[in-house]
Amino acid sequence: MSNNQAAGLSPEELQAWWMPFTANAAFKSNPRMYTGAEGMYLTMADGRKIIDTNAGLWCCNAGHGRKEIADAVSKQLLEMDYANPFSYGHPLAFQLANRLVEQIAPEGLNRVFFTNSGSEAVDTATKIARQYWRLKGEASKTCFIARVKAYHGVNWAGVSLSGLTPNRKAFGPALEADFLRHTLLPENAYSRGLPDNGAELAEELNDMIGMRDASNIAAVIVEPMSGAGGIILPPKGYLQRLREICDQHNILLIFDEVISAYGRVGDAATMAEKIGVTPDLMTTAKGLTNGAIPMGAVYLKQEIYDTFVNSSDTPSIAPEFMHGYTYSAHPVACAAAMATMDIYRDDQLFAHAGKMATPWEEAIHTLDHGRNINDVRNYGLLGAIDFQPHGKAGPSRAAQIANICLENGVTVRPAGESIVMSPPLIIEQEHIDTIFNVLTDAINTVD
Ligand code: PXG
Repeated sequence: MSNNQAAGLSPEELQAWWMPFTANAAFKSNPRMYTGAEGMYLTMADGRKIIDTNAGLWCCNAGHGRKEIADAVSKQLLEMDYANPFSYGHPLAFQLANRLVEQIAPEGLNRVFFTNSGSEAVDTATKIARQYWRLKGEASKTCFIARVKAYHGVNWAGVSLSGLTPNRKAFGPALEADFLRHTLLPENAYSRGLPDNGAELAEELNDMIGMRDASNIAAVIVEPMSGAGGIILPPKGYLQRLREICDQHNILLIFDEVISAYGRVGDAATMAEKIGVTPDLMTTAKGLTNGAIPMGAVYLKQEIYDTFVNSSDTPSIAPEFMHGYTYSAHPVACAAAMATMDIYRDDQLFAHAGKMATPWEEAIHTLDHGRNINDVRNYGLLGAIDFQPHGKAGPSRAAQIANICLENGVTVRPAGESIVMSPPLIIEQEHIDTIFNVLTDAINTVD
């Protein structure tokens, strides 16, 4: 082990922390540590500055180390470090909810429930959906329809609704769910932006409704753009059709925008806004606080909120939704989110992302039909490159390429046989040039 890469920690000091989604033994015998972050760059333990093409883990949309957020957090910690959110409030939480409705929410989603992560947002949305139908006198509507290759976090709802086999196979049964097919079609390979073919895949929802009956289905949940599954984009018209079918059959539609919200898709706050399809509930996290402090939010239609709050099932002095977290609307997270919203507005970052999406698209598609490449996809400031599996033991081509890129000053994320990227929205042409020079060389090095 290189002591340098372990940032001065001994092998024994690496043992106590059980790292998430990590091959712990492999990591601990060959650690890779970050020690700093600023703007588009991360610093490695050996002092090298690395371009971060993943905005941390799809979350630092305004770039790393934003002083405005640090100042807001430190001020809030001294003013009020914590406030009990159960039957008490604090002004910043209300101000933030109003701000999000105004600045981020797609038209019609004007109520917000705060959580501490995307996984909690997904749990919260599914609980809202089930209780909503119960309050409407349709308690049999409990089943969910999700999608193959979906990622909805790691809590029980997210595991149940996950379409990524490795994320669910070890954990046994949970929520009842059916799965629509994913929308990654070979005929759409090398599409620029949303693919043309495949809107008819949405019709499969009709078959599932035919099989289960709408009287048993609470909601359909989809990432409007699948992130962790490998940046899988919705064919043109697909999400519109899901919306229509849900409306016809009285089924709620949940968009999981944990990755796609907060400007990631360019020129819009959310994918819902960008494509003009409004879900009934929308889950978010990550870019809400620029990744600086954990926080998630579920946006929902007022009609759903009113159904709970005006229900004759609950006496007016009792909570209408028996759900919430110790840290719901944590004042420090609210302060971080408010400062993040200021940055998004003042720096016009969603418009900047939209502007940079064009050179990003040009650059990524220079890789089309390149060595061992099967597909290249892009949307907003998102990009994926799929490689032909090498069919041998050992790391995938994507993992090998990612390692070479890291040696050469760029971090990219391998996801199965794909490399996925989601750079901070502050990206400029010079970063795009470096990223694709390094990536192209790495791709041409691996057999
Ligand atoms: N929904 C979606 C769509 C996500 O992308 C979550 C829920 C869960 O959020 P939290 O905050 O609980 O992690 C996510 C998270 C990857 C990767 O490998 C993606 C996520 C998290 C970790 C890794 O691409 N997305």
